[in-house]
Amino acid sequence: MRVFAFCLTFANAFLPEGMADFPNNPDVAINFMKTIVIPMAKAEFDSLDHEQMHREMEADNLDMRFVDRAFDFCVGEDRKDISFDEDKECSQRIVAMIKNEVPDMIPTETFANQPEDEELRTMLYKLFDVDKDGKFSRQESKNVLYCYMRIIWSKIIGMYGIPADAIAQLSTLSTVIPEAMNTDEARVYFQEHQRLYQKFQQHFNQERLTNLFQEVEPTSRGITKLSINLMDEFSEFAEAVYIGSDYDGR
Ligand SMILES: [Ca+2]
Repeated sequence: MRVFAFCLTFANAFLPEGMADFPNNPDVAINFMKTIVIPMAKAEFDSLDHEQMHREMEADNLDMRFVDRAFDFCVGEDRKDISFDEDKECSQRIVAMIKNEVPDMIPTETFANQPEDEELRTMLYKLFDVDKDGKFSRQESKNVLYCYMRIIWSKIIGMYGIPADAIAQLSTLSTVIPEAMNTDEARVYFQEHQRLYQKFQQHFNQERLTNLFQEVEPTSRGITKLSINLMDEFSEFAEAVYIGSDYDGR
């Protein structure tokens, strides 16, 4: 699922005009993935300068903790790799936990939809299993995810550009998010989920948000770095919410 959700983002980067509602049309989406997105993704990946990608990944200090957290959660801290079946089983477990925790009004259907099509699942797994050993290792997952994120952002920026004020707008999020969370609307929205609300306020304080959103470089490398830092933050938040020592099952 985590692979599938990632590829849906990838699909959007390649999406032709007029197909914007394709997530609502599963057959079209699956066919589009198989015939267009996956072959293009593979070709883009193969043409990358992987040594340069890895140098930049290291230079940006991207240790991609969200990948380790996923592995720790799914197969335990001692394991260096995960089989395709384990990934599938764990993905279903994560979706069930999330659906149980988030407010009903947050639509989880898109996130929860899994590829029922086994051929598509196999194609996606092959795309990410670059050393073809039939499983994903931690480092392999990090390297491959990083490269595909660079490809996605490069495509999106190439198609749409980056609006002139986008970076300035991003930096305002460090104040806009805490303000939004302190409104009466937010309190009402989360009233049935007080613990989630409190955790969110504790975790996403202004200092952390400032570190995240300041001085984002307007390139595929800069936006990839921001995306990974965001996923690290959200995985830490999710860990605190779902498997924190005081998790009470509600
Ligand atoms: Ca592998």
